[in-house]
Amino acid sequence: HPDTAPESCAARALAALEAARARTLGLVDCLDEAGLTAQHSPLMSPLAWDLAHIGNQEDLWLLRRAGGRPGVRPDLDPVYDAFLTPRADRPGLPMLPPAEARRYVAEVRAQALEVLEKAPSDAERLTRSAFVFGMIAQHEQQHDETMLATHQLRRGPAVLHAPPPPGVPDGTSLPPEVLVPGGPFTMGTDDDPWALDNERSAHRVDVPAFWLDTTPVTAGAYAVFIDDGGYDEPRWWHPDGWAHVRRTGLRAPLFWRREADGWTRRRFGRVEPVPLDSPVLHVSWYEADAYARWAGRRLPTEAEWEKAARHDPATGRSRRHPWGETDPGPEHANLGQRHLEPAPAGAYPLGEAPCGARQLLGDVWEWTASDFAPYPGFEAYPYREYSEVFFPTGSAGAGAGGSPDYKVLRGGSFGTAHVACRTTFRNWDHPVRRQIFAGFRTARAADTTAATAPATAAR
Ligand code: AVJ
Ligand code: FE
Repeated sequence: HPDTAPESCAARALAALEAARARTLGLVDCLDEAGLTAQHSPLMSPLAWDLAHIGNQEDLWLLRRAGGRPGVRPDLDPVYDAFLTPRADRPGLPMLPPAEARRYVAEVRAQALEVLEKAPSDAERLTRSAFVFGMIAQHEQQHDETMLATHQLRRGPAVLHAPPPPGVPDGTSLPPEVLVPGGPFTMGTDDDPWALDNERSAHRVDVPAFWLDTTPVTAGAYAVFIDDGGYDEPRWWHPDGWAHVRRTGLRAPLFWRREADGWTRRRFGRVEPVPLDSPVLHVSWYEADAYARWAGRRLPTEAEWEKAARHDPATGRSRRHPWGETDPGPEHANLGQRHLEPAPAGAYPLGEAPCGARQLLGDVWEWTASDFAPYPGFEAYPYREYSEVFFPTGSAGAGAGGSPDYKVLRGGSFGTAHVACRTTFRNWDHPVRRQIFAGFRTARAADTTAATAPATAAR
């Protein structure tokens, strides 16, 4: 694979760092000082914290660890350590004011580029340092998506703008579900230059045949579940999900409001009718799980999702993306904050997977049935706090202090950068969380009969 040549790793890392920074600045330059220091939700950090945390990780990993330099502000490490202070308590930290945070991240970046220019000349060391540069670019993009979620939670007039996503091509008629044939496939990766520790190693997994929704479940289908009394029926819910519904009074996805003539939603400061043909967004794992049970189906496992997204039955190989090895372009998937919402279900015919499923990458993160756990032979790299501390205590390869309370999400959203999105990429969150850009699709074993609920129609 030519893209794994060391020089091109470094060039790609540089381009990725620059793209991430342009996006970061776009997310902060549209707000004033008060908008950057306020906490818009206890679930999120003030945006000024994310900004300087991005710089602090770069200070640590690129200047100090990769570059062997003293770093710009090692004294700030405790302020920007995500594990020392939970998000809800971050407003109380002695944070840099926004103007100083901007100067800090710019100074760190200037030095990081010097480190990259003087990168080691031998191929192996360069590849390793390019990995750390790529990891830091992905880290910044992950925080950019988090900051985008903070923008969505923020009250006040719209400050972000983007063109609408593409529609569904004329004449499209898709089956509601596609068959993924049974048999082994390669899950995870050994050689993807961007893969983070939890995506490794490649291993064979035997996945029995199953049916998968062709597209993510739409807002319209989800509204049928609501109108059918879905939130009033304990039998559809996981017991913990039902307790959560009772405690919090959930009635609909986050940001939805029922009006006399239908549903509206708030989206980045605008109120608009819920687009019924688009994937449902801002639902928790519990809601996804309940919908699936109501529809006579279930969430796909993580292995099922990955097989649908990358297994090519013609070659027996696993692809990097559903459509093949080419980097995601605007014709393949709704990624990178190019648009500020998911595209209608059935869009992106050129992004179709071999099994015929669409929109596996981009649009909405998809909740899976699986708990976040290590693959066989997992090794934390380069630091335990990226993945390992989130694995359940007692799982093979896991450290102490993990929580069993994380579900895996796959595929990325309209807010995920393409460098932080591939068919092996694993995201995770608590099953109650809804501020992330998450939806889902449903599945059923191949030897079951299709349910007749209206919800089984993917579109
Ligand atoms: C992989 C999205 C769950 O945001 O907590 C950012 C990414 N890790 N900084 C998170 C991350 C450290 C992580 N997720
Ligand atoms: Fe972080």
